[in-house]
Amino acid sequence: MTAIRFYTHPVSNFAAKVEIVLRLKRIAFVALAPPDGYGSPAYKAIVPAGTIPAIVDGDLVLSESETIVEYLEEAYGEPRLLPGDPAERARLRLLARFHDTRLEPPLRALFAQMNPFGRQRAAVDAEMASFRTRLADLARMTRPDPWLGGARLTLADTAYPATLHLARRMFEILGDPLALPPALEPWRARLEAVEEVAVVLRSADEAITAWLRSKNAL
Ligand SMILES: N[C@@H](CCC(=O)N[C@@H](CS)C(=O)NCC(=O)O)C(=O)O
Repeated sequence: MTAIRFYTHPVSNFAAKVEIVLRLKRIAFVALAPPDGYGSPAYKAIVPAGTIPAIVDGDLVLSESETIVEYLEEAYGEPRLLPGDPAERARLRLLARFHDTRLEPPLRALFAQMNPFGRQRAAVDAEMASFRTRLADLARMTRPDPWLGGARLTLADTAYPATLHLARRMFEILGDPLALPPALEPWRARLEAVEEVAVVLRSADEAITAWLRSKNAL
């Protein structure tokens, strides 16, 4: 079987989610930068949506991180990252989608505010408050014990480490360091100690520093 082609960028938290799943499931992959950058005609000729992350697995071209990780879960073997019980799978999918649709958007809205020149303080404060509210919502939805969905690390966990890491770096620069709800902090630390997560976060951290420098934020 040939290695999956994985289109990625080291700052992308959505790409980090996919890379963590590839590594946890020991799936062979080759990481590639999108030709001419994401959204370019050259990249769209391969991945029509033009977004990062994407994979090419034989004839199959997939974008959208949730679609990709669910495909990897169904097409590849151990370790299983979703249980068999439909209600339990649904509960874990809810926690995974909560990341993409509720927690991540206010952080993404802050990307445009990282350059100190032209930063709009009211908008920054509103998005940071929204991110904190959504973390509190997550803490009400589940109590990690030890993982978000219970005894085993699952797809529900995999999007969060890169987003929480990126948020920590960004909030510090924006002058209001991020403290997680107490019920979530041990889970965050536990996730960062997983080798497959740590390796992805290490390369993300270097790329985040370069990105922040390019925005005159450091
Ligand atoms: N819903 C998408 C979001 C991915 C996303 O926003 N990727 C960014 C990079 S982090 C991107 O490709 N932006 C380019 C664009 O939107 O054209 C997913 O889960 O994969």
